[in-house]
Amino acid sequence: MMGQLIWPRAAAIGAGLSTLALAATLVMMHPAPAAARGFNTGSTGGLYYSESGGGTDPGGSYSAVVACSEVANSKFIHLTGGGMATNAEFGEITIVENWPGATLDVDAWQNRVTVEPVVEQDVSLDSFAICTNEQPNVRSKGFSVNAGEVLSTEVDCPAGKPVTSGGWKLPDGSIYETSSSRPFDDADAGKSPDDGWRIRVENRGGAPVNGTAWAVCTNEFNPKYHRGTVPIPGTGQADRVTRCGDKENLLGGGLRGSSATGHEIVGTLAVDRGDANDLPDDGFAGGVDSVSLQDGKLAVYAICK
Ligand SMILES: [Ca+2]
Ligand SMILES: [Ca+2]
Repeated sequence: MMGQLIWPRAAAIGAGLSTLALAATLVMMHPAPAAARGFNTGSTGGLYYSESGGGTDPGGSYSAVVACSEVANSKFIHLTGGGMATNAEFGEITIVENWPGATLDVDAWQNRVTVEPVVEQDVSLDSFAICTNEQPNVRSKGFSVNAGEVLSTEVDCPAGKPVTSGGWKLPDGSIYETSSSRPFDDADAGKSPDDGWRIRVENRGGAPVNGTAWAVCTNEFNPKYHRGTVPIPGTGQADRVTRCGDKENLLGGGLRGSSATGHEIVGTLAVDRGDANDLPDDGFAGGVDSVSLQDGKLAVYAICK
């Protein structure tokens, strides 16, 4: 299965590491537990690639926080982007949080996934953050999706501050699918999708869902935006890697399933291309589950410098 290439089902790790507080503590004590997926951490090109991994009990919920202040070199205390991957199979997880929120007043990438109650094996969660010494301009916006409806919402970057990543935070216990989390182009003169971040959420439940969308805008970098696509089957999974240019380093990334209903993001991951360094600085991988019943298209964005 294609998905196996990007989110291999690794041996389950550490059941019981299931609280946010404990996860944050572990990040601080062990900033680079790379064994979960072979994701190397370190610096290149003025950026630091950092990771935290763990697992969840079947049917449970798991949070991870990767704080930039905890990386080996304390000059990389700010954030450009991040994301996560799991070893979950089709239909097993919902990504509740995938966002650049600060924690304890430090820049950090935060994730939470919930695992369907019927899943019988542990599911791993690997979160990563891409860190820098340049302070970003992080923007957020609250939104509400009515029962049974789809909402697209945008968080604008300030003029001249291009977007490098973004994400979403939704509540536990609701039924929804996030089908798009990506950079967008507004009506400005330029055609690059540098103007902010767009989220699309389908509320499949019976009550309104309130969430927050985020954009990380850079004061320093002049990002290059790369986009690649792959077909999505009506029912099943799709994923692809979109690469940065040969001399570029990854700042962040996003993805979009073409259907507003029945496409659900299940992974957003930095990748290494097997180049001279073994850091995941070379591209961005996105994965979706589909129950749309119609063929669709997955677009994956790599935002690089
Ligand atoms: Ca633009
Ligand atoms: Ca590399």
